[in-house]
Amino acid sequence: MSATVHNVEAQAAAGEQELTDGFHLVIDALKLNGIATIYGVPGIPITDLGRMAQEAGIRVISLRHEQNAGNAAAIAGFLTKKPGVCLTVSAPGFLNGLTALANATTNCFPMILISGSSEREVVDLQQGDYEEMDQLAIAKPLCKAAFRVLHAADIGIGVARAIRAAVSGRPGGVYLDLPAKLLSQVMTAEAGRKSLVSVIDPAPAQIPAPAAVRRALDVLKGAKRPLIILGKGAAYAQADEEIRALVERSGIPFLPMSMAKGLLPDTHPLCAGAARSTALKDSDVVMLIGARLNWLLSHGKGKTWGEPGSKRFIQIDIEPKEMDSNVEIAAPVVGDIGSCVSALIEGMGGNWPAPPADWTNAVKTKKDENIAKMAPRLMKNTAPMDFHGALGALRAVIKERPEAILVNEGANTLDLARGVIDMYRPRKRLDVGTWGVMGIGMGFAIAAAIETGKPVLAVAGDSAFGFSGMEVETICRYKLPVCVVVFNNNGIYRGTDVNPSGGTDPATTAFVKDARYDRMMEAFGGAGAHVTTPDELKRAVDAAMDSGRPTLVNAVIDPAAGSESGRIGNLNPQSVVKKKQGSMQ
Ligand code: ADP
Ligand code: TZD
Ligand code: MG
Repeated sequence: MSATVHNVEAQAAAGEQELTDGFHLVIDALKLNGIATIYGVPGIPITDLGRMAQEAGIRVISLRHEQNAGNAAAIAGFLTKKPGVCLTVSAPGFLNGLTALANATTNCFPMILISGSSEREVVDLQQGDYEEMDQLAIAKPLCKAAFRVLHAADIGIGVARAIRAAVSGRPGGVYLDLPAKLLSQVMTAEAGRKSLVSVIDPAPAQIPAPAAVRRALDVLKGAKRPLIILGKGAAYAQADEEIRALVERSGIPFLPMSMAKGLLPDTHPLCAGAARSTALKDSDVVMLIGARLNWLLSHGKGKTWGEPGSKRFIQIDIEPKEMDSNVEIAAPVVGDIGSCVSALIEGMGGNWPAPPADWTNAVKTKKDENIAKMAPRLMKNTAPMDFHGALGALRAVIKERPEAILVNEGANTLDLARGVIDMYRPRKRLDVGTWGVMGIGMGFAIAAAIETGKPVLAVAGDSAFGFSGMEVETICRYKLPVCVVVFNNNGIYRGTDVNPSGGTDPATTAFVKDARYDRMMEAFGGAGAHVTTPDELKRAVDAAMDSGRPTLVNAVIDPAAGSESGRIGNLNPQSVVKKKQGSMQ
């Protein structure tokens, strides 16, 4: 024990000083900065931290696995623009949370993973402590910033740095390492209070340079076939009115990326969602707002984008390094989306010319054509259901409840739902994001319900659901208004594959046939439903959404209906040998 602590305790024993400790300082620092909810899994050395946080009025949500707790925290960050906090134990708990932290960083969601860790002295000499691991070193390459606090007096600064790092500039994941010993370090309460830091203006506005705004407007003015692409950065920015004004004042068709759906309604006259291929291929100037030219946009080149050299890009992003990451950006506008879009609107003035009518009409014609083509497929009321029939029912559920939040994961279940289910309000569609990661479903659903109080519809493939399925217990325990629909096609992509060796093991992509996922929810006191037609599906989901009762609907989908890897089968590498011998598919 250090001399200072000794003195402090001696003074306290003499009744002179009120004391605090690391536990309380962490909680006070979080509360001071408006952190109202923590997602986590208890255990050594943070069990008491969770208990005390709950006692202190923070909502502490205990999940069944740290990856799900981490995903919950990450999406809480996306929904609220405040860092979502995930609390875990050391080594294995930390590692379980790390996938979510890395995923949050990849998706630009602000999140703080706080993990307890073991004795530094023992860890650094690799002497084999309980759950020993050099967590800080492991977290570093996987997140935006990583900090360790060794002295109770530095907890205030540590928490402040973590918060600011998570939300300022491009948001991302931050790791905060709290060694067990720190939590029981003692200080006088007064010194403790003084050591706390209130983070002033954690995500300062970043105003774009006027010249960059003018350049962007010049490029836009010269466009014959302009297109706006809205990404999840635009949804995150909560500049909803400004973005709507930009689109409507410019009259430019817009294309929402998956999680930007609903920023303006998918039914908006300028939405080009149903004419995606035409819009990407034939546009001449593309303005990206909070969207990266990564694989989801074919890196801004190739067949998707039409003739080489046919595009000029304007990019609005808070991260300067994002510019030119894949192709030349003719007009980079670096700043926060609210400030950038406002500056563009101001620069447009009162009489901005509408884009040429032949372009907007071409987009509209294509879109109407595609919508008409899809319509009959969405009304097929057969058993077993195919994806479109089932999704037609869920599309109606969301249309009737535009405030509900849709969580979506799977392959076919994801790709087809994205196209079929229209969204009407900002930040209502949460999905697998930039990595296409399975397992976000239940964590996202839980946090969406907790953070917004709105009903949640989680639509997951049977494989996707399995990655976080145990959290149905958490959903029941906290009585959350979550309706999970499992699209059960007996497997990954399809349920019809057979073992190519002729052996008795099932195919690698096939699951137990006709499983009853609904009974998992029933096991914990929630409602289960087993449906085979779109009409039954609609009735079951309506009932769940209206009652707010935790529900799992097992929706039987034709096991032969899906395609390999949904819409991204082209990303699968092909074996030359396999091809020579005749395809396995
Ligand atoms: P999507 O997957 O929807 O295309 P991405 O995740 O690829 O979207 O892109 C989001 C982009 O938004 C990131 O480049 C990020 O830097 C940017 N971004 C996030 N928040 C803001 C903000 N407030 N202002 C400006 N850019 C932002
Ligand atoms: N593991 C993780 C963490 N993320 C992944 N994306 C995958 C594995 C690979 N994968 C996909 O990309 S989709 C998918 C896996 C396993 C599941 C698809 O099956 P599903 O959906 O039942 O969820 P459909 O409707 O049957 O296509
Ligand atoms: Mg499946």
